[in-house]
Order: sequence, then C-alpha cells, then structure tokens
Amino acid sequence: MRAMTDLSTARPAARAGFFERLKQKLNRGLGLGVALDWLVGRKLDESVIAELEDQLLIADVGIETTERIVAGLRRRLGRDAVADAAGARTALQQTLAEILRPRAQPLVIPRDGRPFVILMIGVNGSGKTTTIGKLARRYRAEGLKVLLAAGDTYRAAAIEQLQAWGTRNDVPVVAQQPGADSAAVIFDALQAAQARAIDVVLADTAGRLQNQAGLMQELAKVVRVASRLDPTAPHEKMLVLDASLGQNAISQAVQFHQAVGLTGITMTKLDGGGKGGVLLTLADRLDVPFRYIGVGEDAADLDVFDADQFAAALAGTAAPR
Ligand SMILES: Nc1nc2c(ncn2[C@@H]2O[C@H](COP(=O)(O)OP(=O)(O)O)[C@@H](O)[C@H]2O)c(=O)[nH]1
Ligand SMILES: [Mg+2]
Repeated sequence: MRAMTDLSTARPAARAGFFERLKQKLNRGLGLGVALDWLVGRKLDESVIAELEDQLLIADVGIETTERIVAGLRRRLGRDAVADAAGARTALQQTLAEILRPRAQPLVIPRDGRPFVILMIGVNGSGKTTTIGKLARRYRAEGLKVLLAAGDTYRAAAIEQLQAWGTRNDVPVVAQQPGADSAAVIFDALQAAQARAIDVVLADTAGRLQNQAGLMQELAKVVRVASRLDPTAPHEKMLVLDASLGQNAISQAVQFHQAVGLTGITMTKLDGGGKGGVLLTLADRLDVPFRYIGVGEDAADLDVFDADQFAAALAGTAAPR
C-alpha cells in the first residue's frame, strides 16, 4: 500500500476555527439568508412554500435545486405546524448536507515518488494565484515538497505575484519571461519536478474567458504537453471559481467542464457577498468534487470543503461533530 496524505483529517482544532470564520463571513454572517423563524406555528402550505422558494432563489439557488430543498424540508418537517425554529433550521441543515455530501471528496495526494500535477484553471480574478499560494503553504506544512509553475505568462505581474508566494513559502518557482508559451513553462516545471523528487506541482494558467475557443484550446495544449512527461498528468484539473458571481459561476463551471473535463473545484470569495447558494446548485448539477473553499485573502482563509460544516454555516446551526 502506498502512503497517502489525507489532508481532510488534519488538525481538528484548526478546522473548528475555520468553521467559525466561515460562519461569520458567509454572506456576512447570514448564511443562506433564508429566514425560518416565521415558520413557527405554520404548516408548509402553498403560500409558505412559495415564500420559501422566493427566499432560496434570492440566495442564488437555481430553480431545480430550490424545488429539491423544499421537498427535503417538507419531508423532514411533516404535515403539522412547525413547532420551533431550531427544528426548522436543523431540517434545513440536513437537507442541504444531503445535496452537498456527494461532492465532498477531498483531494488526496499520493506519495509515490512522482510529482502530482495540479493545474489551476479559471477566469481572471477568480483567485487562482492566491489559491496556489495558500495550497503551497498548506502542502508544505504537511511535509510535501512543492514546486510552482508560472503558467500565466500573459502579464508580468502574474509571474511576479506567483514568485512572491514562492519566496514567502520558501518554495521554488519555475518561470519564463512574459509572453512565453504557457505549455512550455509547465513542461519545464514538470521536468524540474521529476529531477528534484518534488511531490506536488501547482501550475498557474492564464485567466481566460471561457467563451474564447482559442484560449480553451491553449488549456488543452497544456494538458497534452504535461502528459508527454507523465501519461497520468495533470492529475488534477482544478477550476477556481469566484462564488460571489452567483448564477454566472454556474455557467462558467459548466463550460470549463465541457472544455477540459474538470476533476475538482475550489470556490473562493465566499466572504465576498456571495450567498453560498451557488455551491448548492453546482453540487446538484455537476458531478465534480468540491476540494477547497476560500473565505479571504490570507493563507489561513482556505480549508478542505466539508459538506456538513458548510450546510451548518448556511443553515445557521451549530458546528457539526
Ligand atoms: N475576499 C477574498 N478575496 C480573494 C479570495 N481569493 C482571492 N482573492 C482576491 O482576489 C483577487 C484576485 O486573485 P488572484 O489570485 O490574483 O486571481 P487570478 O487572476 O485567478 O490568479 C486578489 O486581490 C485576491 O487577493 C477570497 O477567498 N476572498
Ligand atoms: Mg493569477
């Protein structure tokens, strides 16, 4: 059996701290923003259901997912009048957890002597470079040897930003001059990683618009070139998605998935006014694991996605476990 690093089970105290930050920051402490107190003493009749549906739609939950949530609430709360608000919140938490749980598949990095290549994909400003910095720190703390590849060659600033994260975390960075071929940079990086017995390569890519066919083709080229050095690489094609974009984030994810076949999603900016409903819709619509969530710009503002934790933060219930 090969040794594995399961990063999801790390540091229970740190994870409890992250839950508190998530709860405070998610939609400014309002979670999904669905009020439930008014349900007390009422049955889930048509007018009540219609009001709940409106609230869910406002919270960035898509129509089909809204119907699924309402059905879950009906099933849990039954036909009688709702007895108390805490019970309603728990019913909501359980319903949301049921939707999110199938997506909670943490990234497991095998320690098999081969560099594990993570390609970071997403539009400009979604948080790719920042997430690379956060993950570099995290993986290093887990004892992994990390290397960064400056595959966003469009802007000098993007290369410098990655180099700054490398310096801060004492992690090597493979870069070329601005305008260089992104696939060539990542090829170099993988070659260097193989020579230096690196465990993880975090490869940045340019923030391309998902509707530009040429840019999607370039991503496909990066994938192809990486697989020349290791047929199994890239091992992770991770979409970095700005969760504050609402329904727009859904169409981005769908298009990237069609273009490159995503193997993971990291959601950023859950502190940025987004209501979190995007994750519910994505979980319902797309069979791609959620890996990490980000709630701020600091390295500590990133953690492994935990379905029960996220459902509790959305529903305003206590920390699970
Ligand atoms: N509030 C907040 N800002 C973030 C988060 N992740 C990234 N950012 C910020 O978003 C901006 C764009 O991030 P960057 O990593 O450069 O995006 P990239 O273009 O995809 O590489 C930067 O100002 C980051 O500090 C997050 O989880 N929360
Ligand atoms: Mg960047």
